[in-house]
Amino acid sequence: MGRRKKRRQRENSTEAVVKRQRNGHSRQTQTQGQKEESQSFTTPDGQVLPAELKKYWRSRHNFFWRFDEGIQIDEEGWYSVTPEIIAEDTAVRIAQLYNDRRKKADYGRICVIDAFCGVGGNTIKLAEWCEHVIAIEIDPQRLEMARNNAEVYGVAERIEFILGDFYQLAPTLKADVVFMSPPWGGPEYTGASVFDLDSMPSHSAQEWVDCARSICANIAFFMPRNCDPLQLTALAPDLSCDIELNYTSGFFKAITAYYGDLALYGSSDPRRLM
Ligand code: MGP
Ligand code: SAH
Repeated sequence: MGRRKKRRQRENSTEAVVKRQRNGHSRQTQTQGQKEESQSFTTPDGQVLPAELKKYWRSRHNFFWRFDEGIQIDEEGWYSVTPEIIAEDTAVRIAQLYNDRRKKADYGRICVIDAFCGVGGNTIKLAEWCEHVIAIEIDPQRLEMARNNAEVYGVAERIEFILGDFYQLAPTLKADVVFMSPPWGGPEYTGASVFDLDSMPSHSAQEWVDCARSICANIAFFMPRNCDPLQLTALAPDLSCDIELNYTSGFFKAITAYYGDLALYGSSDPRRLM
């Protein structure tokens, strides 16, 4: 008997059909309602989310430890928000820019642009550590979520929220530091062994870095963990660059490239403004 015929016989045997039905895998018996249910899940507060976001929802307190106090996150927000511990490390490092250790009063007295604020994961931490944050977001609903979330953390008054396209707004902005965490093209970014810096939606990594440089030379660029560090360094070959690998609970999550004077400072300073 041919292999294919044998397999068809096995698949159609009563035992196999019963097993498939017991596991809920029988196509004929699955109703439309059941199908929709397996493609989505409902959170305890009634939000219906696609099933593939469940792993992010389970980590909700790693994204915002105050999640239960009214934090709002939409679909793109769930898979893009920076884990709080990483956002805090980045903010601490940025706050140390121009920190003269003899003049403690200058600590964090800088203006930082969060060019892609999303639901505010980085914006909130930057506002906890730095005097003034300009948060830019192209999506109006997500900008409002970021504002709400900053209020939950009590830092909204230090943040100027701007609805718009960072690429177009850049020539009108002034700041000491630009932090960028642009969209990488969805969670599928891990599909390639090395992330292609030209593959991001709307603008390449080089265009974003050049855009940020039109404001200042101190840039922090939050990028996929499968980026080639040498390629990130080459985006600003005339500036100092330090590549930081970002981990949470032992898992490698992303890479932050620091350019300019930011490349010269390490993180971990215990002082913060909030
Ligand atoms: P991930 O790979 O989707 O999650 O993103 P995880 O938990 O590592 O999944 P795993 O199953 O591969 O292990 C890792 C982190 O990268 C997320 O927590 C976000 O902080 C960040 N991130 C992911 N995406 C798709 C984006 C994005 O498009 N833009 C930005 N700025 N950050 C992203
Ligand atoms: N760091 C954020 C996540 C950023 S995800 C956090 O921790 O919450 C990237 C965000 O950039 C998305 O919300 C997307 O809407 C926004 N965005 C995309 N293109 C933009 C542009 N040209 N200007 C400003 N924001 C943009």
